Amino acid sequence: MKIAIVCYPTFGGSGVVATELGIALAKLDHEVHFITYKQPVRLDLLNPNIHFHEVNVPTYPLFLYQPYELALSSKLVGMIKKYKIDVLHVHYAIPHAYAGYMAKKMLEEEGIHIPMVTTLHGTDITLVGNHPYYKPAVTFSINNSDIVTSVSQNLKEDTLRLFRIRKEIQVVPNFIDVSHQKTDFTDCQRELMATPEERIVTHISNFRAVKRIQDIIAIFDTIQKRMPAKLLMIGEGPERKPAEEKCKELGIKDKVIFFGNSNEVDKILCFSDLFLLPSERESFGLAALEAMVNKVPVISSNAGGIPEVNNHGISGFLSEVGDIDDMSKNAIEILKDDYTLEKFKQNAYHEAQKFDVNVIVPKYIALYESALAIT
Ligand code: GMT
Repeated sequence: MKIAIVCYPTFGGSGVVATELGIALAKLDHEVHFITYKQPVRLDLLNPNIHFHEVNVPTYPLFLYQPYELALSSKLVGMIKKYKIDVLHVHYAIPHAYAGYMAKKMLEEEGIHIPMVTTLHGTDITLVGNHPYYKPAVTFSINNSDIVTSVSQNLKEDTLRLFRIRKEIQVVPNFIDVSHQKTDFTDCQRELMATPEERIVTHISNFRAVKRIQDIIAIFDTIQKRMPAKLLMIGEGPERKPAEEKCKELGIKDKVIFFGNSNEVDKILCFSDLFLLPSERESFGLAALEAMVNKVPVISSNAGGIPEVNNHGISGFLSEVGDIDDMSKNAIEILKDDYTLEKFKQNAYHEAQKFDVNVIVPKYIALYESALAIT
């Protein structure tokens, strides 16, 4: 099959999932064309089945806002015709499903039928898409997609609650390539980060308010009062600076390392003992799954789709959003001795297998096949 994928090329979860999906499809001998404004951060162009087409938006002084959707839909028309694409898969409804629909209509005028699969990722529904300024366009684009998927059951329910959706929504959870995940680094270099007796606690995100970064600092503060520990903070975003200030104020600056964005997530998780994800909202929590496959148990909130990923009492623990005391208590429970930690580590890895690429990607392929059957 020839598949065009539209996504955000950034470190955000939706872009990561779209990229990993494209890579998995290419390995299965499908021809994959990424169409976006920059090469996706995790995309390796060495596979001959993977192609990247950049969307350029020429600036024009009359425009206060440059029309990306227009440029994207025009680029889609060109690429779908040129490469005889079979299926268009857009990740994140805004504005990708909208631009995809326009491309579909333009191609229809030329007698070309292109089925469109739209995958909803979370904030496109619960945060941004739900805003009255966007809602009619988002509703329209979802209802006019040929197939709609959501990354968790919880996101499906949120979508049906918040929008008037006529289309059936299929749940296709996010996935991870378990076999590709390196859990046996010989160069793990834990000693660069911490002393042997220190526990390593990690958080990875885009540091937006929804991630409740201050809760992470508070939980870690309690942990480090009970045992020697380090906190590794990976990612960039508006909440990073206030978090750094808080660490200074608490006198734990030397125990917390802020890395910024990193392409070495696996290596960092390799020497981590615990992952914190106390988010206000989370449609799935891909970062938690990435931690689990690297044998890192998860302390998280029970928001959104997280309970579909983090199995309470098995791969970690769930608490109410903002219940820092419960999260701290649970974190200490996991970290208290090597035996308990090892048990949770093995369980986390075991739970992650449910989301292996070989289990999930065939579900997308089956949906592409049914989309192709729609005329
Ligand atoms: O919140 C993020 O980390 C970024 C955001 C995105 O749009 O890329 O992530 C959303 O999609 C991910 C992939 O499906 C999910 O794992 C995240 O839970 C979801 N974020 C939220 O719902 C807040």
